[in-house]
Amino acid sequence: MRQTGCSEEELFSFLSAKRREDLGYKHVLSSMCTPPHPVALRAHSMFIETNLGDPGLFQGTASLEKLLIESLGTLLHNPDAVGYATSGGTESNIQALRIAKKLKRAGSPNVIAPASVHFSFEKACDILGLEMRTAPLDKDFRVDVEQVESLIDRDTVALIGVAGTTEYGMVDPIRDLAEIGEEREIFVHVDAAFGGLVLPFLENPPDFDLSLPGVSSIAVDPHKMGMSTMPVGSLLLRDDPGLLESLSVDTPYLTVKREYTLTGTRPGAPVAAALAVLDYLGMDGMRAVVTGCMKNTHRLIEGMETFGYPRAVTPDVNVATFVCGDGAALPAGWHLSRTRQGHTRIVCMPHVHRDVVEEFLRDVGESIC
Ligand code: 0PR
Repeated sequence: MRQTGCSEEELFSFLSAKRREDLGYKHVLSSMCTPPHPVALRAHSMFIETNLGDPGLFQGTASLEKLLIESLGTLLHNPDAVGYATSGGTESNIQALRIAKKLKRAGSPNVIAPASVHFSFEKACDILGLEMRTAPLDKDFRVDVEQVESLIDRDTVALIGVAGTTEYGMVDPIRDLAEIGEEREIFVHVDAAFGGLVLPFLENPPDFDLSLPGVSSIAVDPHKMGMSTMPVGSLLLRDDPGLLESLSVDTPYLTVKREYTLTGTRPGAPVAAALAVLDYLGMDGMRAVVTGCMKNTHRLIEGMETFGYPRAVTPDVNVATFVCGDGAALPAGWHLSRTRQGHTRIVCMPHVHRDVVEEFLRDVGESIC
């Protein structure tokens, strides 16, 4: 740290220079984040100094968190769901597995996850001392339910399903997983961090949420397709307050006496922003955004196929993957990603407008010639 501070002008010219080193979103086709909706930015700045870690001091903000959970619970077919606003999918997944572990006494507890599961579960299992058993996928990159069943034993504390996989945008057969969970009394957690704010706005979505009685918990991230500011995710649990309470610790010197969240200090700003976007857009507005993203995904797939790059799979949500091969001449200047199986992957987030897709396809065409 400097002995004497610098001028504001010097400071901000340094910060601006650093900010210019970041990539603008326009050519980023690999991210599950997107620039926040203008109402999210406005709400975020109103609530910038709020801390949900001490909700008695910020009762208005805390009531917005309740409204957010109520809104997401209703969207996911359980208006009485309990939950809270997390820092994102990683925290939601850790907390869900913490609950599952507490609910069932097991000698050496294990969880069963699809091979497609996000790496946050690796962190969760490491922290919680859980064995992660990985079930293989079928040809469409969805978990093979028979394989899941064959991995279950009396120490299985949770089954995990993904609704909108990070790499291929697929929804696992959640109904089947939920039925197995119900029958064998195993906690079922659905990671809908990405798909949770896409699937409810599709024409005929697969079953994936709390409408299925066997689903115990679900993670949904407003800072992905919810166009909120970062960081905000959510963990929703079937309407049994005891589930969250099982994580509580005493907080003697706060305005509340117990706390079940993983983090202590929690920003209220992105929570207000998340609710602002959902309230401002409503079902119709969200449907319009999601419909646009899905149309762009399909246009991208069709365009890439005309250049001889076939889709790896037809996705359930707005993630497109292609068989491009190592020698493929993909255009420079675009930020793409690759799946573990070597497929080229593009996420059609709200900032990937139709003209961006067309510009990318033009560049692909030119790089082939
Ligand atoms: N579950 C799923 C299905 C996810 O896709 C992700 C993140 C998580 C959980 C974890 O969420 P948090 O990162 O909010 O804790 N998926 C992307 C990934 O890790 C996130 C991402 C975002 C990646 C922006 C790149 C990027 O530029 O791949």
